Amino acid sequence: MIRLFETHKIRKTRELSGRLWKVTPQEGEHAGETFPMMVPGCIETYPGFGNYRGWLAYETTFEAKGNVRLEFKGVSHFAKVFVDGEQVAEHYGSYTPFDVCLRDLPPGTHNLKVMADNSFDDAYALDFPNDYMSYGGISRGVVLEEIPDAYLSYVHVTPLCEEDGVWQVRAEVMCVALPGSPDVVSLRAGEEVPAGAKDECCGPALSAAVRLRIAGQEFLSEEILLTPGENLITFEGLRISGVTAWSMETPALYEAEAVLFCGDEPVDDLIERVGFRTVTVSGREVLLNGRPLRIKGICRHEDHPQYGCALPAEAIAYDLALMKDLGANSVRTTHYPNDEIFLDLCDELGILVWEENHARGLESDKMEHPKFEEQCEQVIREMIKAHYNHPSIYIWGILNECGSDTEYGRSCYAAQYALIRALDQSRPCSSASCRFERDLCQDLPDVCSWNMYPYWYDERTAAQMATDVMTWVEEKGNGAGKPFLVTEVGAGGIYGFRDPSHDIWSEDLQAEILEKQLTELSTLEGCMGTYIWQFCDVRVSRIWWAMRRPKSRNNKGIVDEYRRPKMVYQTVKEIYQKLPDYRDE
Ligand code: ADA
Repeated sequence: MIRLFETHKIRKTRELSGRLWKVTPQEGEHAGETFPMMVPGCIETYPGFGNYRGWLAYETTFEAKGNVRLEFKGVSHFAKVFVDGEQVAEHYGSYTPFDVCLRDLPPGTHNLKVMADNSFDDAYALDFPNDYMSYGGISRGVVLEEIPDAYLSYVHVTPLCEEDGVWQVRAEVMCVALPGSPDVVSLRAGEEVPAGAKDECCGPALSAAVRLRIAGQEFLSEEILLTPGENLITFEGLRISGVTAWSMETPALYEAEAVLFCGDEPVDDLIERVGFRTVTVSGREVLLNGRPLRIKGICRHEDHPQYGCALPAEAIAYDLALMKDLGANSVRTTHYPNDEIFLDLCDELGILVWEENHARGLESDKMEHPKFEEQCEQVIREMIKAHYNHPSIYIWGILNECGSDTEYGRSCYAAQYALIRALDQSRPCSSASCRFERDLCQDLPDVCSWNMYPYWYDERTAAQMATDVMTWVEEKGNGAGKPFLVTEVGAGGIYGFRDPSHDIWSEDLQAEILEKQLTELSTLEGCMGTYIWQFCDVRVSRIWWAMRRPKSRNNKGIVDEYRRPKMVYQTVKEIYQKLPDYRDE
């Protein structure tokens, strides 16, 4: 399964995942042997490959002819794609999609090979042994699409504001004309080609128009002459009426369907799902449709003993059902962009999402890696392009607990916030910091967000610790007057270890600590909410400090790795269920 709704009625698509591929490990005792393995999937979940690091060759075949687009929703960490023996693409980044378009494939059966590398290679700035497992393989879906010479690559719909039942909306549709298409005119910079002109080498120019239908209301673009590559079509000042606003309590979703016409002929389409809502920042509050949010959140890694990070839709839905049961209203996708199936479900369930780029705990020296900025920015671009329309995403996050305490680090934070704001002005952005009295970046985000572990890593009470941080941010940290959010609190507890003395790692102590953290923070003036670290216990990489991680797991989950609730589950449920979703209630 790729998405929870139909994304095309005209374009022919089919999934190449949801089936066995032939996988040949390139390293270790089974190097050169071929195994049937499910895609999507993670190599580490196969018997005998629990600690595999290195290259894997994935192979399958497909029948096609003409222009074909292949989209990979996630391959860890680095992928090289070959079609019929020829390399056609490469991509770094486990958690964002990439695609490749192939022109004029001859009819017949084609071989698709993906070389995937999950090693901690020096060239991969964002992947290193960490406090979570970075799994390997084709871990998200793969799609094959038959496309014409020009196709729609994205539709971004922005609900701007609502007045008297009418929403002002802006939309952007990206139309890509394949380079080398016989019908696409070649333009040189600054050159104007009149409609109907013939390009000397390519034949008649392709003129096209887009019909956009949002929530059943139709808008038509002007005719444009396509140039090879990207052609942006913008719809300004759209007015849409008769829709219900998207909110946590009423997660109303509508179709946004773009159809590309060449002359009278519809040649391609792209269907997205949108929700009508606004997210704004006012003083110390983040407002959803004008109402101040109270975040009752949980951080979640994509991790499961059976599936690795490649959780099937049913397992993702189960996680979200547990969060709903707890009374949580928000999830933080620590520490990378998540599968679109997860985001589709959050849209449908009315769960707010903090989605963040892929970077956990890089000190300034690691940020000086020559590829760090480029690779972070690529994740941001791909994340926002792919996830722009999800109404559940209310904030973009970057650089969890990275080097925000040096001038060099600050320059990276500033550049990444600037990039996000250039790509999306409709949501605030933030970053989870832990650099108390050292952070140099609190003037940059829209929301000041802090991770803290009172009663666990710190001896202060939660009220004291949060007050100390807030006072410092306000008076010395340059973050005065902004909303303040606690992006991590938590404590470790090992499932099944009950202990009347509440010793360390007992479920009892974990429940006791969470109760104090959440109760104290929920009544703290000026704090707009909390995210619990974390939803489930997760596997961690082999690294020296995993010595502090019994069972090689980060055991701060409120359910264990198999989703069995610990004592703390009930504690959190009692607190979260009683707290309203908005701070004006
Ligand atoms: C940090 C970090 C998390 C996790 C946590 C912990 O706050 O953001 O990824 O490592 O600490 O368990 O110590």
